[in-house]
Amino acid sequence: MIVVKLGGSIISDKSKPFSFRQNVVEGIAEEISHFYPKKKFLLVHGGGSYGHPLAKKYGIREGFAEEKMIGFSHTHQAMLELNKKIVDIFLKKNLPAFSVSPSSVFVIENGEVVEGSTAAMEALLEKNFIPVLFGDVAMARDRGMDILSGDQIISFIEGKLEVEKVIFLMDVDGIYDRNPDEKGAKLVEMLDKKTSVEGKTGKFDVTGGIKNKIEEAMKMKCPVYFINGMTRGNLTKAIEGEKVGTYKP
Ligand code: IP8
Repeated sequence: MIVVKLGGSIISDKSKPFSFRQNVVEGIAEEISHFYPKKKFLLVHGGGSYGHPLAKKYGIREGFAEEKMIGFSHTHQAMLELNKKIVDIFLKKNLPAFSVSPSSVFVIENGEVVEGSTAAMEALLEKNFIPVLFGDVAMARDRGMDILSGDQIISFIEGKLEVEKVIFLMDVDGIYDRNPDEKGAKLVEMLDKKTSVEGKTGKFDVTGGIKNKIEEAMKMKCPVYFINGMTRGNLTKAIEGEKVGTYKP
């Protein structure tokens, strides 16, 4: 099974609350349609301009408080709205995407999944559905409530299920040795334990941005790709195992 992370910065314009890039998601669905059902897919999308502004507004990462309960639900509902837009695009292409709410199946601690069942996902995959999960709010053992990043979901799934590769779709060409906006920033083609990267933590992200992604990728046993998801054809290359973006063997 191939896990694809649709980064929040490609499916939405993070500078505009509740913006959605329909054409980008249509392009991704189109590329996946050329491999399905020969290959199985599980998708995870980020919070983008739906989840992050609300998570910040309601202070979800700071933990449970009675007055935050409505905000907790609102943040989840915003993610369901974004998830519906994505699933609908796949269904229109006749790809059997199926929404799975992470907050209904996972309990977390310190931002990581510590309890949860993958049984439904495995059964869906077995029948060739395409489960679509997303960064979500979650009940947390330590803080009562918290945010569960899509990147942590992927680590958990990679540790439990048979994953061929993980492909992170981002709005830059891969991982850079420093902030890609800085002059002289170089793309890191191969990521290994020795690679030092100054992980940029976007001000916008409540879940740690690129630094979190790299740390999670390093924990995974399977190959990981970091590629530009706005460039058509990149996803196809990564699925076929061609050289593109940043690769972690
Ligand atoms: O964008 C965050 O998920 P991520 C989800 O995958 C929310 O880190 C609700 C902010």
